[in-house]
Amino acid sequence: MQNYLKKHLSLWVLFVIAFYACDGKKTTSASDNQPKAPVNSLTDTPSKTPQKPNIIIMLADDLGWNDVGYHGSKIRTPHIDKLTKQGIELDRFYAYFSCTPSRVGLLTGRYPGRTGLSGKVIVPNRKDGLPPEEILLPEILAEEGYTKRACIGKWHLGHSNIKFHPLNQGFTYFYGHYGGQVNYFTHRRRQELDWHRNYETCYDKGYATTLLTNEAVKFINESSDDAPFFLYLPFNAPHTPLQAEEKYLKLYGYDPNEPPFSETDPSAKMDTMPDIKLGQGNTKRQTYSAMVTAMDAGIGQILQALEDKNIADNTLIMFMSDNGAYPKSGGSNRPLRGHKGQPLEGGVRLPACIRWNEGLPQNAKMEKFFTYVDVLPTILDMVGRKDIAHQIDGKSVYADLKTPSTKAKKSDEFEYISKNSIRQGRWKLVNGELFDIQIDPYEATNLKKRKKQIYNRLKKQLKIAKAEIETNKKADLSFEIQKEWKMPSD
Ligand SMILES: [Ca+2]
Repeated sequence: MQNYLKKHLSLWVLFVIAFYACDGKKTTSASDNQPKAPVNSLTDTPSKTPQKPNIIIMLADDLGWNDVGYHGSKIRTPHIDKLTKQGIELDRFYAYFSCTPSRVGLLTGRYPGRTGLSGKVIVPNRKDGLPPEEILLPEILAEEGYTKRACIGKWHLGHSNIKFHPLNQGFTYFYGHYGGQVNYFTHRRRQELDWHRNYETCYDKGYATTLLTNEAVKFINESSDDAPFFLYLPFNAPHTPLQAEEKYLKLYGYDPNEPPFSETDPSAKMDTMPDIKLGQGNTKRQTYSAMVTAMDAGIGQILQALEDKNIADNTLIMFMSDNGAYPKSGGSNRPLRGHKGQPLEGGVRLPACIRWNEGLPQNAKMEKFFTYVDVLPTILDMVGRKDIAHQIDGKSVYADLKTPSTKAKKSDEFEYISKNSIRQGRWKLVNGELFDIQIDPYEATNLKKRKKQIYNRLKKQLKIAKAEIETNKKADLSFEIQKEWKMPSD
């Protein structure tokens, strides 16, 4: 994280002035930055400028620590396990504890509190969205020659106005759903169809994870040899509603003659009844497991598509969850403490990996910290972009990724986790308790009294950071979703 706490207020003010003086964010358009044509030559010298890597970010939704095979889970995730083993296992990858804020940090490199999108997620009737002034990763990648930039999956960054649409936030293609918790079979939420291709309603039939996978494979197959692509693939799996296809349920002992589990979550009932019963297994864990394995199968198809096109080695792939699992919805974060919606480790420490055969070590594990706001600067560093002209909170961890096995240096840098939690190196203050997560990753021993000085220091830092970061609280305005989740243009 940048030393944002040390910055003077005057610098911040200067930044704000400079930022708005730039006529919003659109300083450069994709068309201004066509990739350089490869240099052809008849000599033996290299005929092509090495191309920047294709970039794929695959995001799982509410996948917990104990929900991947390589962590010892009973859930089968052979493709995620293989990808993790081939690349670098990110053992200390952290994000926010819920969907919308986590996506904000991932795509902007900034803490969600700066954008007014900390805490709550964007529910169907919430008017907020990620402000168009924010600069998203695809917008900067456009300047780096990434002409095709797809978002395939769950958006969840605003749908009350067309200005929040992914096509107005740096992406050149969108396929999927605007809100969360969409029905996997009917693609409805609050009885309205939430499935789209670009701005148009899409009537594709099929299981959501399968449709997103097919679309991602198609995007890869149709990619050009002349320019690298960016694919952001936020699966809605394994988020509720718990719905799976029978072939995957059967892997986990599903018996169609036995009754389905009973849904006790009132919000799930309200949003998706009466079609919520589609695809329910005998238990929640069974259904959730089947959903994870279906997503894993999709990831396998995507990795195969890269192999078939012979671009696997120069494609940078990240896989991670957006937040921890919610045990009442079938997931598990064991042995970590806490769950989705909490700043405890179970809510924020996530399964994650990165693989880039041509640019990063393979078969490695990194125990150094890597947080969601670091993703943007790290990727930009890897594609050779050095200057980021606006304020971000993350920092590049590219150098760490090149030497993943070396021990982390002692660091005094802070990670702002939420309004109730902050971390400095190994020390984590959360909900008034202090833990040394290096030796106590399960947050079992509160050191508040034994390490009074450290506790006080973090408490003070949390107060300062909170005042600086949580600056854009907005009124909780609501609106009514339109027919087929159409985004109004006024
Ligand atoms: Ca989530």
